[in-house]
Amino acid sequence: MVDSFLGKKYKLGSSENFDEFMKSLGVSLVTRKLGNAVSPVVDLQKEGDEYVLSSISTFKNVILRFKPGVEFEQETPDGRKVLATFTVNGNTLHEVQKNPDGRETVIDRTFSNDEIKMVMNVGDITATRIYKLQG
Ligand code: ACD
Repeated sequence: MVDSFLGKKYKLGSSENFDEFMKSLGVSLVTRKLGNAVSPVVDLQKEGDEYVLSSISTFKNVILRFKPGVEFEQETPDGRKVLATFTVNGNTLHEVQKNPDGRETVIDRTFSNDEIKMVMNVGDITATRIYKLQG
């Protein structure tokens, strides 16, 4: 269960195909450069039945508050408004974002003691980002 990993901090260690992923979503060159340059620190907290997923970086701080299965409006780091739903599947946080253009972005974050493996899909593009436990 993801709850075993509450309060742990993970920092981006590697990133594959993220530029292609952002391009596919129409993210501008300037924002892509910033997005590629930063190594955010991520942590998951829980307040009552609500999860709080924070991603902190010099480019943007993104704090997402959600209840599993409940759709909410989210602003992505590049400023798009999407409707997002998170579900918890064992050690994986499964997120589906509905984009204004009708496409879906699917993000799986699988937690373990030493890392979070983040796999992101839109259309036929997949990006993988590995966050390492901060020691
Ligand atoms: C991460 C990246 C999460 C990004 C997921 C969906 C947004 C789609 C495109 C990103 C647009 C710009 C990227 C800019 C910054 C990336 C890091 C921001 C962290 C707050 O969580 O690893």
